[in-house]
This record gives sequence, structure tokens and C-alpha cells, in this order.
Amino acid sequence: MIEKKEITNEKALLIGVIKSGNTDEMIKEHLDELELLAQTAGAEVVGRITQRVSKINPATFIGKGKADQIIEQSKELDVKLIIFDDELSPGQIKNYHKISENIKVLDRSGLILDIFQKHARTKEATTQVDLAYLEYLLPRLTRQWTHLERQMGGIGTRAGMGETQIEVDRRLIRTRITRLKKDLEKIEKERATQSVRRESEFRVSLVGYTNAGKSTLFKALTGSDVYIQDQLFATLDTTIRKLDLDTSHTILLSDTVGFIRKLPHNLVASFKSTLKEVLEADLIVMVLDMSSPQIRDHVDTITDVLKEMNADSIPVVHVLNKVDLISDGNFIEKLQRSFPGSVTISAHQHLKLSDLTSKIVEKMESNYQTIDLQFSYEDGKAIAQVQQGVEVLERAYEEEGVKLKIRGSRSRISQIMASIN
Ligand SMILES: Nc1nc2c(ncn2[C@@H]2O[C@H](COP(=O)(O)OP(=O)(O)OP(=O)(O)O)[C@@H](O)[C@H]2O)c(=O)[nH]1
Ligand SMILES: [Mg+2]
Repeated sequence: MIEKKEITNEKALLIGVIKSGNTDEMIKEHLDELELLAQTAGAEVVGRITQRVSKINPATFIGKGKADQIIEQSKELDVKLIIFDDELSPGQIKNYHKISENIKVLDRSGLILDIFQKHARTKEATTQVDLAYLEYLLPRLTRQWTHLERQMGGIGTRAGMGETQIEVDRRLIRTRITRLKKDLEKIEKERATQSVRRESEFRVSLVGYTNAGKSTLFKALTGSDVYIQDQLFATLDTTIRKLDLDTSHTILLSDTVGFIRKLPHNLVASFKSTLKEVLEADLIVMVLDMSSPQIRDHVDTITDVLKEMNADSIPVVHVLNKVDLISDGNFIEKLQRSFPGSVTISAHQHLKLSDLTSKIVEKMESNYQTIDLQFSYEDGKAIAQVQQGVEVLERAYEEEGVKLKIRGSRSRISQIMASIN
């Protein structure tokens, strides 16, 4: 495991770029989010700097003069960390390392990776995060970076840092990436064996922007004691619980890692196995924080990530959460109108949760399919198998064989059809 890189009580300066088409308000909200990310990582934000740019400087992202000014200002303010809201290219990070002396320069992805490293608990999450981190680090490895990262266990000894040492480090990182990928495959296999048992159940995944209240809702519905925090990325691991909605409807509910705009690409890739739960869902419950001015951007981000994961064909129910924070009835109605078929709740106050469970039952019902099957008496094994995870409506033993009328989720029925054909 890689030792955690600590950002603790370090003074940080946030840098935002206003591109054409962006409003000041948008940048403010983006920097608010970046500040939350920085705080979650443990930094203390002492200032923000924005620059309006019409063309990105390939060397320093913002203008060279501005870059020098930021470094100077950081020294004056005793800032140890400069964080860009945008992703910097490996070359740009390297250039900053050349001029920033002991001040660390991070981009948004680096910051998110840092939080993921701090919050990873299980072996699977740790492996996924380490892999994403090393893939991010590899092209950005510089003399200063290696120096800053020397506390990272096992990646080379640091005596006489030179280009050769960086090469050695690169090789070690590559070996480590290969190793982590193998570990991950192994963990995925173990997970696959565990999940066979659950294949026939109707699966519902809570999906949403980080901090929207997914874990709070999960806890309110299942009573399960999951980690809830006013922090970004409190949840990294998927938790699954069986939940009886009423006497005849049982689901498997999963709480998953939150999304964020500009989620580092290798994180999405590394978290594919965790997010498999989402891919296999029969229904996605998209939890939205209706008190956030960014709600529409959140929906876009979530939709984009789902698309990237090829999960965009799964039916979705929108949940407007945190209604307790809104007193303006008109505003609530307006939002409800823009999300037809949505359910408005407060997970925290346990308000209107039954509206959501009824909605899930309704979706389950429309997702059911009934089919007739016939087997010969010798097919004992198949007869037993097709009755798993479905409701058997009729069972008749006739001369030509065993006749079954079964009712189950579309996914279970198509599985059964595939298994007998
Ligand atoms: N006022 C209010 N706060 C809520 C509600 N639901 C959740 N919260 C708060 O929102 C914060 C985030 O809640 P979580 O349940 O951890 O959010 P999450 O979506 O699981 O977040 P990540 O795991 O970080 O992706 C916590 O401080 C919750 O107490 C709600 O209905 N009303
Ligand atoms: Mg959570």
C-alpha cells in the first residue's frame, strides 16, 4: 500500500480561470466546490485568484506573468499549496515545479485523488485508488515531485535525485501498476463469486453527486449504519443491503461512490468494479441535492458518467433530496416540474420516504415479465434453476412434461431465456 500523502492544515490558494462563455457566478460556484474539496483534504484555504483568459498558455495554463505573481503572493502568505480548478497537463505541472520551489502545485484531479487516498478503507478501494494515483503520477514525475513524494513507501530510495533516479522511479511505478491491476482482477473475481447468489434480485442503486445524501437515504431506508459526513467522497465502497419494500417486493439496495464534475478519468476507470453494482442495477435512483444552485450541472455530470460507463439505458428515478432546507414553495414546485415523475424527500428528516418506496414498487411492477415454460421430466436441474428469483404463478405436471408460469424482473427473465436456449 502507498503511504498517504498528507495535506494537513496546509495553507492553500485556489486558482480559477474564467474562459469565454463562463460567468463570474459560475467560477464562484466552482471555486466554492474546490474549496470544499480542499477542506475535505485537510487544507486551509486562504485566498482565491481568478484570471480571465482567452487562450490557455501551454506552458503555465494561465499567463506567465500571472503565474509568477501567484508564486510571489504564495510566498508572502506562507501558502504551501496552490490548487488549480482545472486539470493541468503533465508539462504544465512540471513547469510549475521548476518555479515554485517548495510550494506544491496541484490540479483538481490531484486533489480528488488525495481525498480518495485518505478515505479508502477496504482493500478494494485502496487498490483502486493507488492504481489511479500512480497512473496519474507517472507522466508527471519530476525531480521536485519525487522529492515531495519521498514519503511514499517503496518507490525507490531518494539519494542523489537525478534523471536516472526518475527513470528508476518510473520503472518501479510501472511494475507497481501491473501488480495493482492483477490484485484488482483477483478482488473482482472474488466479488463476482459473491454476487452470483444475488443475481435474481431486483437491484436498485443510489447514484448521485457527492454530498447529495445517498448514504443518509441508504441509512434511513435500511437502518444500516453507513458513514455519513458533510464531506466530499465520504463513501468510496459500495454497500449493499436487502430491503423489503412491502410484503411482496424485496430489493437489493446499494449505496455507491459519489460523482463530481471533472472526475479524473483514471479514477472512473479504476472504480469500474465498484461501480459494477450500478451497471447491474435494474433501477437507478438518482439522488439530487435540491438546495444546491448547481443541481442542473450535477444532473449533467451524473448523466455523462453514466453514459461513459454504458449505464445510460437503465431506468432512472430522480429524487429531490434535502427539501427541508427550502422554504420557498414556488421553487420546490418549479424543480418538481422540471423533473417529471420525481419524488421529493428529506432523507435526513425521514420525510416522504414512503413516496420513494412506492415509486420503486411501481417501477418494479412495470419491469416484471410473465412467461410460460415447459420442461421434460428429466430436466430436474433446469426446472429447479428457473424457479430461483422469480415468482411461480402456476406449476402443472402433465403428460408432456412440467409446465411453469413464472413472473420475474426483465433481467432475470432474459437470463433464464438465455440459460435454456
Ligand atoms: N438538511 C438535510 N441534510 C441532509 C439530507 N440528507 C443528507 N444530508 C446531509 O448532507 C451531508 C452529506 O450526506 P451523505 O449521506 O454523506 O451524502 P452522500 O451522497 O452519501 O455523499 P458521498 O458519500 O460523499 O458521495 C450530510 O451532512 C448529511 O447529514 C437532508 O435531507 N436534509
Ligand atoms: Mg455516501
